[in-house]
Order: sequence, then C-alpha cells, then structure tokens
Amino acid sequence: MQSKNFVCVLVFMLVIPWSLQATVSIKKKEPVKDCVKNKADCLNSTIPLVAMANITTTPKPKMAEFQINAQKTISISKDDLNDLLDVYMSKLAENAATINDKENEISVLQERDKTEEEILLKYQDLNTTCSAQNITFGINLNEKVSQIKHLQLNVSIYEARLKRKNHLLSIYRKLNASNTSTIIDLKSKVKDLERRLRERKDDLMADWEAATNSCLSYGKTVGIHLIQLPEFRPFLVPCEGRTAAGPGWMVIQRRYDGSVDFYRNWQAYRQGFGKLNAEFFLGLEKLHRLTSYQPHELYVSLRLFNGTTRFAFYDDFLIGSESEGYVLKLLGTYHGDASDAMRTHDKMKFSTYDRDHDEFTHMNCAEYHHGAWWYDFCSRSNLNGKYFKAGTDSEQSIFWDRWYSFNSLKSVQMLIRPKSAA
Ligand SMILES: *[C@@H]1O[C@H](CO)[C@@H](O)[C@H](O)[C@H]1NC(C)=O
Ligand SMILES: *[C@@H]1O[C@H](CO)[C@@H](O)[C@H](O)[C@H]1NC(C)=O
Ligand SMILES: *[C@@H]1O[C@H](CO)[C@@H](O)[C@H](O)[C@H]1NC(C)=O
Ligand SMILES: *[C@@H]1O[C@H](CO)[C@@H](O)[C@H](O)[C@H]1NC(C)=O
Ligand SMILES: *[C@@H]1O[C@H](CO)[C@@H](O)[C@H](O)[C@H]1NC(C)=O
Ligand SMILES: *[C@@H]1O[C@H](CO)[C@@H](O)[C@H](O)[C@H]1NC(C)=O
Ligand SMILES: *[C@@H]1O[C@H](CO)[C@@H](O)[C@H](O)[C@H]1NC(C)=O
Ligand SMILES: CC(=O)N[C@H]1CO[C@H](CO)[C@@H](O)[C@@H]1O
Repeated sequence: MQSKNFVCVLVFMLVIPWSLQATVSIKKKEPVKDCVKNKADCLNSTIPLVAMANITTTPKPKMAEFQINAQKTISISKDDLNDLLDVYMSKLAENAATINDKENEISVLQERDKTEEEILLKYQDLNTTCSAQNITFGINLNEKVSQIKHLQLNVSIYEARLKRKNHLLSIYRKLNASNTSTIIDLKSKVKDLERRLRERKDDLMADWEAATNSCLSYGKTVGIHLIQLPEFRPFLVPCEGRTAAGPGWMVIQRRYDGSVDFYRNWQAYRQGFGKLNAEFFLGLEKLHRLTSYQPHELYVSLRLFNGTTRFAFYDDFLIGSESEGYVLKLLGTYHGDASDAMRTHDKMKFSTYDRDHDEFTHMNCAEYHHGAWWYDFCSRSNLNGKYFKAGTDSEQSIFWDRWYSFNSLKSVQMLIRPKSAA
C-alpha cells in the first residue's frame, strides 16, 4: 500500500513541472477542461489526484512536492492542494458556464443574423421590384406630364379660338343688327315703292284709257305719262307743265349734270336713251311719229354758267322718217332771247359718228363736235355735245351761239307741244 502511494506521488512530481505562478492556466488547460465534468476523471488520468487525496486523508499531513523547473521545487500539503484545486475547479466551472452562455448567445446572435440576412434579401428583392415599378411609374408619370402639357396647349389654343369666335360673333351680331335695321328700312321703302307703283299703274291705266298723244291734257302738272300713237308701241314721256313757255309741254331732251353719255351711235339716237326723270334723249323715231302725227312747236330752254336763262322758240317742228335720215323738215319762225342757232340746221339730216349726213365731205361733224345733231358745216348749236361741269370754250361742248363760238352751257332742255295749243 505504502509503495503504491509513493509511486503515484513520484509519478506526479516527475511528470508535471507545475508552475504555480504562470504555467497553470497555460500548460494544464486540457486536463482542467476534462476534469471539470467529473472530479474522478481528473484523479485517475494524467494527474494522479488520487494520490493527493490520499495524502490529505492521512492523519499526518504529507507534503506534495512540485518541481516548477530544474531549480525550483515547491511543497504543498494535500489539503491545501485540494483547496486550491477546488478553487480552480469552481473557477473553471464558472468559466465553462460563462462560455456556455456566450456560446448560446452567439448561436442566438447567429440565428438572428441569419433571419436578418433573410430579411435584408427580401428587402433587396422588394427594393428591386419597387425600383422597377418606380421606373415604370416614372415613365408613366413623364408621359402623363407631357400629355397634360399637350392638353394645356390645346386648351390654350381652344381658348384663343373661342375668343376669336366670340369676337366674330359679336361683330356678326352687330352686322345682323345693322342688317336687320337695313332690312326694315328697305322693307318700308319697298312698301313705299309698291304704293307709288300702284299709283303709277293707276295713272298709266288712266293714261291708257285717255289715249293721250301729247302732254297737253296734263296742263300745268309735271309727271311721266303714257303716249299712244297709231301703229306704234305706247311709250312714256316726261310732261312739263310749269315752264316760262306755259303748260302742256313734253320734254324730248334734257342735260344738266353729265350723268348720261350722249356720244352714241345711230341706233341709240333712233331708240332714245337715258333716264326720263334725269338726262335723256327721247329718240328720233318717236320724234318723227309725234311731229308727223300732228303739227308741233319747239321750245329750247338754256341756262348759262352764270345762272342766266335764255330760250329759243320755233313755231314749227317736224322730223322726217328714218329713211329720210330723220331730217329737220320744218322749223317755222324763231323768237326768243337766245339766238336763232337752229336755223342753219333747217332741212339737214341727223348725223351720228357712225352715220355721217353732214355737208362736209371730208369731215365727220358728229366726231368733231363729239355729239349727234342735224349738222351742216358743221354747227352753231350742239345740244347733244359733251357735258362740261364748268364754263368751257370747246367745239365738243353743249353750245348754242349766234356765231361760231363754243361756250359750254350749264343745262338745256328741248320741249315740244302740239301747235293747236298756241
Ligand atoms: C480510473 O482508474 C480506475 C482504476 O485504475 C479505472 O477502473 C477507471 O476506468 C479509470 N477511469 C477513467 C475515467 O479512466
Ligand atoms: C434599391 O435599388 C436602387 C436601384 O436598383 C439602388 O440604387 C439602391 O441602392 C437600392 N437600395 C438599397 C437599400 O438596396
Ligand atoms: C423613383 O424615381 C424617381 C425619379 O424618377 C427618383 O427621384 C426616386 O429616387 C426613385 N425612388 C426610388 C425608391 O427608386
Ligand atoms: C390637340 O389638338 C389637336 C387638334 O387641334 C389634336 O389633333 C390633338 O390630338 C390634340 N392633342 C391632345 C393631347 O388632345
Ligand atoms: C338677327 O337679328 C334678328 C332680328 O333682330 C334676330 O331675330 C336673329 O335671331 C338674329 N340672328 C342672329 C344670328 O343673331
Ligand atoms: C349683312 O349684310 C351684308 C351685305 O350688306 C352681308 O355681306 C353680310 O353677310 C350680312 N351679315 C349678316 C350677319 O347677315
Ligand atoms: C351771263 O353771261 C351772259 C353772256 O356772257 C351775259 O349776257 C349776262 O349778262 C351774264 N349774266 C350775269 C348775271 O352775269
Ligand atoms: C483513494 C485511495 O486510493 N485510497 C487509498 C488511500 O490509502 C489507503 C491506505 O494507505 C488505501 O486503503 C486507500 O484505498
């Protein structure tokens, strides 16, 4: 028994160079860890703790010797060693528990890390999806923005158009209003004209029934009346009853403002032209019919530019037929305060620029005097000449002179009346 114990202690001393200061934790790490679980394990492995235990149990404390290195050896009692071991064991146990805790903590943290990584991945997925959607939405947004811009542009265009339309509308409304008033005005004028036309019609019907062939029956009145002659289409003439020469005259030619062109051809002078209530020439055919139906007299009324009026009266006036060149067949005797400027034209044929009946063989008097008349060599009167608005000395003018001077006249009128009235 003794030897056995001795051997255990010896082995212990020889094998373990125990340094109490520093080397314990370093060199004895492995065995300590193994021993933690079971004290017995420690005792019968490389560290023969059994021997130590046996040392303590001995009634006389035996000293355990520990060689720290080649020079140093310490001796410690078995009880002390046991105490020391207990201390270290408990410390080791504590550390082991702490390590265990830390291991647990680490695994918990690792677990947490893992779930957080998963969450992060999910988040990244979501971020990717969101980013993609954001890009799509961004594009859509841009599209919408540009659409809105377009629409705003269109709205502004339509607003401008609307403004213009409204402006036009107001103009049209105004026009319409003015047109409406014009229409009302015109309607009343039409009504008035209708009334006058009815009256005229009535007058003409009366004329028709009266079957007048001169203005005699209209006495001192002024108006346009229907004249009927045998085998001739009825025609209208202006009757002029208020003249210095007395009542019942018929106007056959009138000039006063130049509104009608008198430089016309044969056909026009045969037919007559102009307006009966303004400037006109009645027509050579009618003059022929009127004066050949019954004897007529002629009254020429003249007004100078200084306002003076003159007249020339002839107690006969007869115009031949067209085949006779509408010759001035009869002129009778003159009296008046103008001059006998018609005398030289007695027995002369009528001439127009396209029908030269004058006495000059090498000259067209109608052209020369810019008129139409009973020209001879060529003329001392030219009542169908060119109208001048002011006194002019021109061979083309409307003139009536004693001698061959061509002072233009302001206005002229030729009137005829059946001789029976005188
Ligand atoms: C400890 O030693 C005893 C006897 O020497 C042995 O029976 C036992 O198995 C050993 N234990 C360990 C854990 O080695
Ligand atoms: C999300 O995605 C965008 C675009 O792919 C990227 O720029 C950004 O860094 C991402 N954010 C995160 C937190 O991953
Ligand atoms: C979405 O897009 C806009 C621009 O299109 C950008 O400013 C914003 O940062 C984006 N947001 C994300 C989460 O990608
Ligand atoms: C704007 O108006 C034009 C016609 O004026 C039309 O052709 C176009 O489609 C409109 N744009 C929008 C965005 O409505
Ligand atoms: C034009 O004026 C008449 C009469 O005032 C009215 O009846 C008509 O509705 C007007 N037309 C327009 C287009 O304004
Ligand atoms: C008004 O009359 C004029 C002609 O006088 C015509 O050109 C115009 O179109 C008319 N306006 C309306 C709104 O009737
Ligand atoms: C007008 O002129 C004519 C001819 O020159 C002349 O005889 C007459 O006295 C004048 N009359 C006036 C009012 O001057
Ligand atoms: C545990 C152990 O080995 N105990 C021994 C201590 O020493 C006595 C005798 O000296 C033995 O009987 C024990 O077995």
